[in-house]
Amino acid sequence: MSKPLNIGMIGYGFMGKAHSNAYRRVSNFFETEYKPVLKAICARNEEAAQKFADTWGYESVETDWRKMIARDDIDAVDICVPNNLHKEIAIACAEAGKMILCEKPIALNSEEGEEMCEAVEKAGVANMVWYNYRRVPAVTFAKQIIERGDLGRIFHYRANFLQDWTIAEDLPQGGAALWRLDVKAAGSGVTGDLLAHCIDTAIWLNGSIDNVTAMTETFVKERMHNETGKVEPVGIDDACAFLCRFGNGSMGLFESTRYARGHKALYTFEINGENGSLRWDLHDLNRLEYFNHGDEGTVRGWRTIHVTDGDHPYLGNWWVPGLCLGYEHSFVHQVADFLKGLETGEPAAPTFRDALETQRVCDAVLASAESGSWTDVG
Ligand code: 4PW
Repeated sequence: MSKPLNIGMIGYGFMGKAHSNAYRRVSNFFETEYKPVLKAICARNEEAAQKFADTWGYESVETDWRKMIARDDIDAVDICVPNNLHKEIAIACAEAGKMILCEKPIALNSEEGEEMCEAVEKAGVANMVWYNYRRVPAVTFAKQIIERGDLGRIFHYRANFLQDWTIAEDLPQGGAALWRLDVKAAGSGVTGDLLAHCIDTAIWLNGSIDNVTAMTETFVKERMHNETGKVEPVGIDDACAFLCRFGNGSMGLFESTRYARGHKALYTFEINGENGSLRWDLHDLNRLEYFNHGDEGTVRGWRTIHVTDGDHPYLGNWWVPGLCLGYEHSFVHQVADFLKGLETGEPAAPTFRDALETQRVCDAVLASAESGSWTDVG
């Protein structure tokens, strides 16, 4: 007998679509006791919210998030709004006894993140942050290979997240689609938006990060602000690079920018160990490249594993071997794991606490870029 899990979503942008799609698809492909029901969508613009509700099948529309979270027929709230609103909404949801699925990064900074963790832990409500790339099957499979110990001692971890969509100097900051450029709404630029994904995956695959040294750059110093209509200073980092030391003794090298002309969402990582290496690329997300030093010498080389077999993570739930999955499936997998967590009592990661660790690294990166010194992760 399945149990409904009534979802109330706040915000309806690009991520709102990705999450709604996941809620709608999950029960078609994964057997879980709880089944998401799209109960309410909440946004200030009623007409736009109604259009979203009609497109995605939400049963009702709210224009005040406080009203929505007070409703008895909402079990879980999905926070899909700019980062500066996460804390207030999440704490109110926890106090109202609602489960929370929050967009990344958890908050503007780790102080806010800590308050959010305390609130959900005090209330004892299920919570998760949408670091979806862990659930790309090839990335989850990399985790399994590393956990088996196949790579041996790890020496290096390197990751990039490269985009090019903010190069135009006349692109404004602030408002609906462009809040990511407004430091008041986003908290930071590529560090919180893109490197946070790389850091989440890195900590998951390679363990904690002890200290960092970073540099950031803001290439376009002023942009028109959509809300004030005035040209205002740009407070976000357009690009960021950092070195770090992991707790396991390995070295890390990370780079992210929105000024890498030609790259739209090139997320790559590589990990090098004593006995082997792995590398992955979001533009070819079904493949995992693996070098196994244990292979016989004459045939030793990088092999490409097409992660589409029924025995690979999540794949048995989808099509027949060889057929590919895409970006959107990572969100379906994340919902499936969240629902499984409710069933088993074993919370699905990353929880708010896990995401706070990523936030602490982001904070240390920004502090180091400011001071020019090596900085411990707090
Ligand atoms: O979370 C990230 C976004 O803010 C995404 O994973 C990619 O970069 C796509 O949009 C931005």
